[in-house]
Amino acid sequence: MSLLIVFILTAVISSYAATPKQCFDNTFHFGVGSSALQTEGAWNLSGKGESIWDRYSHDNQDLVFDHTNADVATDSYHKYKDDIRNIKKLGVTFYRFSIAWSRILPTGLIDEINEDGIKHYHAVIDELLKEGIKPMVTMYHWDLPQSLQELGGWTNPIIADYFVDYARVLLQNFGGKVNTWVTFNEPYSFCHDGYGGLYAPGTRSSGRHDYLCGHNVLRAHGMAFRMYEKEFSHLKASVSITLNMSWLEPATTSVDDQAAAERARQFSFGWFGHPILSKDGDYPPAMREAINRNSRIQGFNHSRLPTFTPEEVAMIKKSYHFVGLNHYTTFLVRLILAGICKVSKRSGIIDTKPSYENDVGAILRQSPTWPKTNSSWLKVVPWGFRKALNWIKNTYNNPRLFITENGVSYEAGLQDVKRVNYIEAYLRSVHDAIYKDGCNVFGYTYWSLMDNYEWMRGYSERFGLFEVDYKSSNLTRSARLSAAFYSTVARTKCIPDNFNYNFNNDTNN
Ligand code: PNW
Repeated sequence: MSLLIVFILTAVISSYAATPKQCFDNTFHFGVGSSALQTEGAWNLSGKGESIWDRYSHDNQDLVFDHTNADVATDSYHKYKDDIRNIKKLGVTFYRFSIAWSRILPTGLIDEINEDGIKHYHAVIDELLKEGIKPMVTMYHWDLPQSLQELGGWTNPIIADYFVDYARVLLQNFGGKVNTWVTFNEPYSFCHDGYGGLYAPGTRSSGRHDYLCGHNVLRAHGMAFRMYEKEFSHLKASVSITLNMSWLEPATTSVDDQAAAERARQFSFGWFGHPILSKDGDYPPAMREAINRNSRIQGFNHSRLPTFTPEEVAMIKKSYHFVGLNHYTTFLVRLILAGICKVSKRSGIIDTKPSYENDVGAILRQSPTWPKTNSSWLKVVPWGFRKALNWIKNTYNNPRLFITENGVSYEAGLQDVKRVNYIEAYLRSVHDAIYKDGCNVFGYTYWSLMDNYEWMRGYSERFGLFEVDYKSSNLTRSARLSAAFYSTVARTKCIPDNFNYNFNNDTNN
């Protein structure tokens, strides 16, 4: 008996001692991110044109949770030096931020270039470079110039040409200083939620306008990438696109739910991932089949999912140097019977309404046992990150991946132990994906540097490593405990086993 206890104890102790500290390669990059609309403010200053989010938040105050807008946001247009000082304090090697299209081209078109806008971003980039921080620039983080929306925005095919013109202006002006570019942030979000849901421009045409948007975004991305190759390859920059993927886990072991979960992955990440990353290119077959079939049943003469020409398929395929991935949470997926053939409870009539959700034929839920955060959609499920990374590895032949966003919202307060725990758990999951499973991940970006304008949730959801005091006249930023934690990770490239919760820095009280 006692021998058994000794044996068990030895096994436990040695397995503990044998657990190596989780460190990332020295070449692994750690950084922080933000976007223009969420932080800059100065919405109509120095020649900036109106964007769809300016218009939408001004006209639809009731739709924004706290009835706010991003007119001032964190005023980073003026306070960028303070922000960069904070980034420097973190000891990270890069900063991911976005350029506001309407600050560079107020009408969206290249006949009118706003020199103040160009000057502003030069100043930001120069300040970063002076501090030894590499800029990673997103060209489009949801803030379309309003005047292009008047033409139908992303549903009008001409927009792909306008985007390429804009991208060229950026490369001409900043290409010598910026060598990592992201064309689009999360087309799934701004197409599906913008044209099929509640985000700007608020078209609410799910299953129609969202597919048109996705189609033109894919064309615009491919065309911009080929334009870079043709005109700017001497810059030796990296050009990518950022796609989001929540992990979609089957709700049960049933064959139906397994199939529904895989279909839902193809409809979300695969919508953009398959055309760009897969061997064959074009939309995922599961998406093409479901939408063609449903469109036919609904009496359309054409599929609601547009078709690429063979030339477009070839142009879009492999249009990346690496893939940006945003990941936050996990959902459980269940089949909904026959998708579009839901019988309406009220009328008893078969509901054949065209919609993205009916095309997917699945419903998404989250487990009540998963820890909650301050965002209703965001539950803490670290193992989902590893599964998402492995799914991408297995589905697209292990592409080079850069995590462009991962983060969490909690209530205000500097002692954010919960955020520290989230980051630690998610980073361990990434570490396992790399070092146990062989996923090709080479960087991680915490979202966000500081609290900011969280779209429809206004200022009510805080994702920052730095807290912003919206009541103070100068929008004071203060480091949270998580800033100290993340700084330790970035500097040592290791996840600390016993993080010192008493760590204090100058702004943390
Ligand atoms: C991202 N989901 O959007 C955006 O890129 C950021 O601008 C935003 O601030 C951040 O996440 C936090 O919301 C997402 O439902 C929206 O899984 C929704 C999801 C993921 C990301």
